[in-house]
Amino acid sequence: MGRSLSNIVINLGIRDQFADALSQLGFDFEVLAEQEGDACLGNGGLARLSACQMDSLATLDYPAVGYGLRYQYGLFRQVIVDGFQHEQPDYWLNFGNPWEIERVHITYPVKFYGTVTDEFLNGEKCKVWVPGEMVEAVAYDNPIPGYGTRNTINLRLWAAKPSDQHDMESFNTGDYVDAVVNRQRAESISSILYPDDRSYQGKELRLKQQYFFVSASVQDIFRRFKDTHKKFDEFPEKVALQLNDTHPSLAIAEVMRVLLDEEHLSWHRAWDIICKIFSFTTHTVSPEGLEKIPVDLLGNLLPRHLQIIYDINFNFVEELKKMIGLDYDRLTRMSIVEEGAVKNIRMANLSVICSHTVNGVSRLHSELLRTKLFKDFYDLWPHKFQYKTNGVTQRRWIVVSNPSLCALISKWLGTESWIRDIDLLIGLRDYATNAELHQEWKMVKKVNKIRLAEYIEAMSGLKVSLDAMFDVQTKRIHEYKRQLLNILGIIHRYDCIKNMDKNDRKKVVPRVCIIGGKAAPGYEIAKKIIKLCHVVAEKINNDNDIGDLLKLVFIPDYNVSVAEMVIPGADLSQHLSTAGHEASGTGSMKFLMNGCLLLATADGSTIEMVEEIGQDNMFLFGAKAHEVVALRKKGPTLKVPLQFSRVVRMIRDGHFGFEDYFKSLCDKIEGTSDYFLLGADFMSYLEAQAAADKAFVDEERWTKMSILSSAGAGRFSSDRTIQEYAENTWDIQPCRCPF
Ligand code: NTF
Repeated sequence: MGRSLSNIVINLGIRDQFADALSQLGFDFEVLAEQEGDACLGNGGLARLSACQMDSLATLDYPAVGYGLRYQYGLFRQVIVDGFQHEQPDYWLNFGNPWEIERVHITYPVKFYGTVTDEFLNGEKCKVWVPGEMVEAVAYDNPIPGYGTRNTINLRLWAAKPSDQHDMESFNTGDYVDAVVNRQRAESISSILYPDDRSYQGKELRLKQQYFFVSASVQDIFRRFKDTHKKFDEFPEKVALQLNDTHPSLAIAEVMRVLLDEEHLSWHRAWDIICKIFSFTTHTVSPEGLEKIPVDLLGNLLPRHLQIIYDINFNFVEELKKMIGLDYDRLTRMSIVEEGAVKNIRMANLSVICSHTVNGVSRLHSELLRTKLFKDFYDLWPHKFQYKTNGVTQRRWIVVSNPSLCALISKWLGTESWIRDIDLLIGLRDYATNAELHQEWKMVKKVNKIRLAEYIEAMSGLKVSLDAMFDVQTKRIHEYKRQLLNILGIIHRYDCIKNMDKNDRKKVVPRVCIIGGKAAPGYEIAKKIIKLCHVVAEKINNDNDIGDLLKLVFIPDYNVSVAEMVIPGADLSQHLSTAGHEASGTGSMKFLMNGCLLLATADGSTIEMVEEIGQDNMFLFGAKAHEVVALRKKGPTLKVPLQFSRVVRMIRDGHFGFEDYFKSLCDKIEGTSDYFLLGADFMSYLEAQAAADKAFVDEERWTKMSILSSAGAGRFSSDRTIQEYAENTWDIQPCRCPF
């Protein structure tokens, strides 16, 4: 979520009154706002997308509730020591969280472990789950006010507390100290956010977190429904559950369990409800990214849920056989249960089978889902598959983070309505060549560059030139996002400048290259990329021969509030994922809104950006998604350019030191192991960089491209995404607050 103060007073429409009131008390609004810490309750794009969507749901008056966990430790703080990433705990609740409301009376018991027995109720056989452990989930509400509406929605986060009901027994056995320690263990369920955004290690605590979150939320949903409704036939009319990736997909088994075992509906009626209420969005492209839960783990922690999942699977496979015959390969692929040395539950298959709609997060992603990841399912149920290209909220990513640009846009459009109605941004196109707007536009960029330059100096002592192109790549560090391609490009640029004579140097476009992002603590290669960035920076920044022509900065601890400062100050931003690997990408949308030019591959939502702003206004490069497979097949016969071999050799030869440490990194990108095709895309990348340089020296052209970038960003507002979900997936209407 990042910080809340500015966002909240802006959405409530009281920013100026609030700032006035503060100044009467002797405080400056800006200074005060800076004091707030970030709520870092997620890893990267997936979580921040939800944050943007909550803002849009509230603004568009949709009746929605967001559920999540109230982690005591958010995503780790990244500290750099000698160029290496170190992780420090983010104990963000130390000074309290003024935005949350603890609902001491909204608590639910959550059960784990135990056994399932058969019992008879009114002559009917039913299953009874006798749990082995019980904890309490306490609700903490975080109000999300919409902009230009009185509608405020709720983000309800659950915290785990020991359960008195269940625990008192153990105090009677005599071991008082052990009993107290056991109680404390309960709290650990919501204590920490797993910092790895896409590997699932089958850890018990992680599964406990997922079920804790799901069980409390499902109980809350049933309680609210039953407050006003008697008959479960109305349930699908009143409730839509959106599974944001597979992390909450245990909810399917949980709703089924409640309907069967607690509400005593027949399997048939319960299943009918399931199929009407769930929809699923996946946020990944790689099969390895799909969550699997070892059967042993699930059966031990949630014995009844495993039975239910087996039953769902049995029915599904029986139906499937009727439809496709005894095609065992396909049946095996589509089964929820994966057989093998370790038997697993495939959470994605469960989600696809039980949802009425399966969404991808960009057009390309959806195509990959239909033709690769979920092909078998698409062939069976083509009508289930949709896509909703991601979006971000302009309230946070322009209004809060770039007030000068916000004022400028409103002035030229003659209205502030674009803050609610983003399509109006297109009106800026009419002034794309207006000299007066150009002057003001450049001024705004300059103000933001000054702010960023001051931050860089305060953080690293490095002074950077405001005349240089600020070139930014900030996002989680991953091999597929190819921060390494960026660093190799920087080494190439450095090498070229070193070998130039005085005259040629005069033609070089000065650059400040900025890289930022966290690596998962156990992701060795990603951590090496961070170190490489630091050693290369050390060399370049201290080379007097280079001066202001090239600087490289690593911005530590990239998070929402750092992004709010970095993005408005960027001239160029880089989105380098190997085509076919970034499901959507949302960082690029924030840069685009802020009039920053994109240098990018044709991947994820970038493809749709080209359609909105035109290829001439971006710097596209690299292999297309459909070419990637063929390129990989070429493997050893693929010729890599000399320039590429040369820069890798510089690292290998110790030009930047630490050659032994970087050996494995170099091995990964040379020869057949260059899975992400850095070598294959290198020349095309350098050409795109050269094109960016050329455009930058032509100030008028650059400013026009910048204006056209913002003007074309409308499609990438989360307001549009949410509108599409409301209409095509949830079938809901706005409920405007009447007073
Ligand atoms: C991310 N997925 C994708 O990698 C991004 O391309 C996308 O923009 C966001 O989701 C939001 O849809 C994940 O973070 C995860 F965890 F699913 F891998």
